[in-house]
Amino acid sequence: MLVAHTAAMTVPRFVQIHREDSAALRHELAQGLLVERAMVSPKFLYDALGSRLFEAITELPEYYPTRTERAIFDAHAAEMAAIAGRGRTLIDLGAGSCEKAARLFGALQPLRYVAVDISVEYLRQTLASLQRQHPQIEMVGVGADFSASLTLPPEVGRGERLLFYPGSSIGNFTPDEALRFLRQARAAGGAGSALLIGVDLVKDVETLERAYDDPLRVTAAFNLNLLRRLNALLGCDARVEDFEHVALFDVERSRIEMHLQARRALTLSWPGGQRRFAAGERIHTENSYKYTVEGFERLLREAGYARTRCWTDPQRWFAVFLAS
Ligand code: AVJ
Repeated sequence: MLVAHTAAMTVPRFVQIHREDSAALRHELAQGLLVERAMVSPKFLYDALGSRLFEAITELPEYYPTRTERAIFDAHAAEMAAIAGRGRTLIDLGAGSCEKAARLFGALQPLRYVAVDISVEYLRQTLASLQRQHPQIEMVGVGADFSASLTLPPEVGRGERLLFYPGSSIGNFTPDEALRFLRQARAAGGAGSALLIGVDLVKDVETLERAYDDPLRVTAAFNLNLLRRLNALLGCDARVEDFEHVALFDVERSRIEMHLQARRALTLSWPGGQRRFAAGERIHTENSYKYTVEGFERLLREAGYARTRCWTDPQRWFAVFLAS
């Protein structure tokens, strides 16, 4: 009995909130393909394979955000913890491999760690081994898509909250959506809570575009994997060979756009619908907005965060903000 009890203590709990049904996902995908400028939400990039491809992207020398952000955390974690407070409930939004949060456990000493990710299966794998390494931290895995709205389940508990949103995932939102998300984060945190967030900064176009169009073509595979998801979820007949990965920085909008571009004229068909593509026509798959430090500080203030601190790398390529 004692053995069983001890084992139960070190096994993370998992909850799934408002999983979208397959009919709703099919509807969303079909709607996106039928508008004039076809689009597929970037949330579909992260199935089991897509999540692994993204992990591979973070290892690429051209993809600077992950390692630059890691260097900022390594250099300033103690100072961040001193301001944010230790012993909090650390809520990791889009946890993925949970690696970034785990590196901060020493400095932040959270009592509870809540990992939220759209891919709950991936979380099951990563959180179980992390729990074994840190049996003193209570761990909860939450499967949720917070891209539409951020609601946290009661399993998060009542402790003071530190919301963690690293990796510049906020860049997937338009600035308007980002503002709404930051307001929701402030509300979800409650009184005395804080937000620790990583934001990619504007820089020269060449550096930006190489980060999203690497010569090893891992990002191309990550983007093209969406076609396999279209086929699996919608019953579509897309051929990966018929599309090309395109990533371009739009200076005016301050965003990287990823597209899948038809290599020839073709028709995509699925049960109940079809869409013709001319050669060169594109499916828009992702936006990744880049901010200035001042621009993002303004956004935080507009969202109602009164106090903000910011740390950057020497090149000012990436920024980490702590807002409360
Ligand atoms: C996970 C959304 C932060 O925008 O840089 C990486 C996703 N897309 N390479 C990003 C991504 C192409 C990434 N985010």
